[in-house]
Amino acid sequence: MGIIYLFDVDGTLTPARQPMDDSFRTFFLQLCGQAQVYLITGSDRPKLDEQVPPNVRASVEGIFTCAGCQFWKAEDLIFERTHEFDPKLVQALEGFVASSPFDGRFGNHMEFRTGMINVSVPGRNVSKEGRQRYYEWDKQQGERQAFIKTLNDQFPDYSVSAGGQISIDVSPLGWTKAQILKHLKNWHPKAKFIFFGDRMNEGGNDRPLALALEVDSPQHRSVSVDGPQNTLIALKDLFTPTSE
Ligand code: M1P
Repeated sequence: MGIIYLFDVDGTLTPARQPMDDSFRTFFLQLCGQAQVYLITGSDRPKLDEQVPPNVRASVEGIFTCAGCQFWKAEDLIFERTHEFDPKLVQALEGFVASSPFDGRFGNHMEFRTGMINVSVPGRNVSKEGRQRYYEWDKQQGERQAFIKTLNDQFPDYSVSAGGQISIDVSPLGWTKAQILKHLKNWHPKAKFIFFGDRMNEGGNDRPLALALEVDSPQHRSVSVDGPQNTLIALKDLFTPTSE
């Protein structure tokens, strides 16, 4: 039975919102040459393209963006799933950004993607330093976790999770990364899946897929990592490139 590798992107294959490192890319391309690999990101396609180089995008079996609402083969969009969001939910997200006591707003706070909304208090235009500052502040204050709980209580028809470092992803109930499992099982009914992600904690956007894999079969595995270096170490334990 074949092993199929699944990877989150931000915080797993690359630092958050940064491009893939060259040495990581070399190893990863060897993996893609010898095994089947899929990428699953909460981000949209333009952001993925900034972070993952074209030769990697061409070497993987497929790419799920927007938490699985879009599926791509290399540069071609194969299918997508769209949704019209409840205006009351949109209002609540706007209220969250407006009422946060965090002292920095940098623009582009609500990003409407295919089948999901990404909302962020500092905003997607924040600098790398500003991103780190909000991330540390939020870890102390628990702002995102508290708002995730409020939204989950008020809008039971939606799934809400902490995106990466600074944002929250909101999608219709069940339209999380877990939605990709039915496609993967259809295409590879006998495969053993190994999923790498950095947000498998409660409220993290890798958690639904990790749980779905656990429920589906004890043969699948989820590997929780805390950055690309950590992913590389875990991967080297599982996979040895064949010499040329
Ligand atoms: O791919 C992981 C997440 O990356 C970004 O999160 P943040 O900006 O909070 O670090 C967002 O694109 C988010 O939607 C995505 O899930």
